[in-house]
Amino acid sequence: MTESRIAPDLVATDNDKRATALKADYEALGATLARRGVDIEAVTRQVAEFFVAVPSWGVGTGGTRFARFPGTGEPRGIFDKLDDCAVINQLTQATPNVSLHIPWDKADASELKAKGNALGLGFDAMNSNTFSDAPGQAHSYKYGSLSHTDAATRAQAVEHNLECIEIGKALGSKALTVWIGDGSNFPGQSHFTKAFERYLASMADIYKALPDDWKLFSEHKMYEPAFYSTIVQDWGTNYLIAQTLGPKAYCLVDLGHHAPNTNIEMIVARLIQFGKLGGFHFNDSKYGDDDLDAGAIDPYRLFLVFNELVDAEQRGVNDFNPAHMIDQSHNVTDPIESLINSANEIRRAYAQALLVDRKALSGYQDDNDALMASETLKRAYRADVEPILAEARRRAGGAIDPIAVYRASGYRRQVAAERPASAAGGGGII
Ligand SMILES: [Mn+2]
Repeated sequence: MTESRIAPDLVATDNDKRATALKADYEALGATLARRGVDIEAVTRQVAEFFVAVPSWGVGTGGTRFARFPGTGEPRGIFDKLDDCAVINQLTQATPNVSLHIPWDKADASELKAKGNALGLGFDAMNSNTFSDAPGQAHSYKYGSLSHTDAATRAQAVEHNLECIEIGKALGSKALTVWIGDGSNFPGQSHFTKAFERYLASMADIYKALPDDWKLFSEHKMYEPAFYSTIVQDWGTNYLIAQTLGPKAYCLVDLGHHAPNTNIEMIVARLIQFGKLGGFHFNDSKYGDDDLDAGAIDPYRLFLVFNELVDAEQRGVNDFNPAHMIDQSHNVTDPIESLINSANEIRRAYAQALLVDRKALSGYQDDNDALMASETLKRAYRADVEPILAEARRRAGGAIDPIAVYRASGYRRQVAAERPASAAGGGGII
């Protein structure tokens, strides 16, 4: 029996209040969609089976390089974080897995697994950290990690990734995500080719230790913390890495890790075409790696990404199974609320993409009818699919209005009393 962080009665009572209106809205939407030849039940089922992993670091308040303003009742460590993740999943029924970050979440693996089991949570991709120094480590990552000029520093960084794999094996994880901050701040500081060769050699050592049923995700990022050059700066380099390492290596696309206005959906299409799309870190961005809530700035872009994913799914692309993870930093909101909303927005984009009339779109593309092709996408995007999302949650035992139930539950007040304020929290921006 899964432990509930929020009283199930509270969810049921709130759902009862909203059930009549939802039923009416769902039926009305069902009728509208039926006229377009779409079976609402099929869409609702697909949405209900769509999950996105929550990042453990996302439930703590994030911060910027200027300051961090902690909220009340912040998780003191990974076990508190798992409690918060369980709240998100209980109310959304969309986030049954948590992505851990080592060493921030380092703990006894059997205790972690037991806690996850008790809360009904599993573990998604493991994330290594060689972009900051852990207390007491022998070699600093100030000038890089997997691509460092010093062999002992590189070996230490490789060793850390191997440890992440070992922890992940004990937890039932099936993937390792590697993002490094390596790069340079000045022209001439780093030899591009030699640094990339060192990186590839280190990654090959990690790749060798990967179990057969695991995937290795490399994550590209254009800049920051290195401001002149980054080792894995874009999807092209990322693709070269995945291609060089082998069939278990894939590219991870963090939506915020591109220049403003980059056509991310096209990158997604390319990676799908060549079998190297590993998965996503969902978030939104206005200027850089802002780590804002998914869909907060440009929900149409999120939809266009999902348009490519659904297209691939419906074309039956071979071995198409990208990982869906959130990677956000919450500075001014309650992180639980932001993650609830984000999971909802990601499902919304998926649901809207499922409504695209692909046969018509294909026809307009063949006829070079640009206007109608664009309108075909817009038509799906404009649909208010909230009744589908709410109904999927309700049927799975979640909340019709998860934010309202969360606020009514007093969870934050309750944990604030149990968790004394601490400077820790492991908020991070990656
Ligand atoms: Mn990321």
